[in-house]
Amino acid sequence: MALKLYFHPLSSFCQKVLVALYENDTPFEAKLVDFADSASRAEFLEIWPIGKFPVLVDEGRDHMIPESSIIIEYLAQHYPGKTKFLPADADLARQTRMRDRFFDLYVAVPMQKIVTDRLRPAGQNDAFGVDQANTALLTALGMVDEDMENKTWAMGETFTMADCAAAPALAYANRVIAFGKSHKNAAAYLERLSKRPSFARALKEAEPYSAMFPKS
Ligand SMILES: N[C@@H](CCC(=O)N[C@@H](CS)C(=O)NCC(=O)O)C(=O)O
Repeated sequence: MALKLYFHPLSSFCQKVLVALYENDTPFEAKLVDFADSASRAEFLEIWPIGKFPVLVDEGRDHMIPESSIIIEYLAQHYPGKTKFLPADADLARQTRMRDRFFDLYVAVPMQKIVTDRLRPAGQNDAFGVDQANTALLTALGMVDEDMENKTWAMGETFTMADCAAAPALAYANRVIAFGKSHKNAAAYLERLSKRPSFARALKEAEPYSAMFPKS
């Protein structure tokens, strides 16, 4: 198969790309990376020494594409389907990219900081950093709540790359800071995202690994 996705079903950034692939029924070979397995880890680091997934390998076009947003732009360009991910209008495309960045950098990243701190060895936690991440996440959630007051998707009525980013970021953020009561518009948006078949499928496929998610 031409496309190979190196990923883990539980990873937020990998789910973002899975949503994009499932939106357009894009065929790909799933290459599950297990960081606990030295051979799997070594194979992945050979491809992308930075060691962060997802990474897409397009053997047909001889391209290796890291970074979730870049992967989705690549899919939109070379494997287009019914969901476009980026509007044709340049201004709207820029606004879509901005929202994609927002969900990655200001929702997913602080959420990741809070969750991964739970995996640190005893005595090596970063309470100050976690506190900062909590504040940053709450600020971002407040902005999402305001922004989503009158919209179905992040860019209005059309599902885009920004929604691919929002879905896992908000779903995990909700497990870190339950915002159902405090941020009703953001919560309703998350509900819509969770019912979207592409994200519902990614969530279902992550279920067998849910015990790996560190509890607080
Ligand atoms: N900016 C990257 C972030 C990717 C990322 O942080 N991936 C996490 C999983 S959600 C990862 O690979 N973590 C493993 C590690 O850092 O060792 C993207 O958008 O793809």
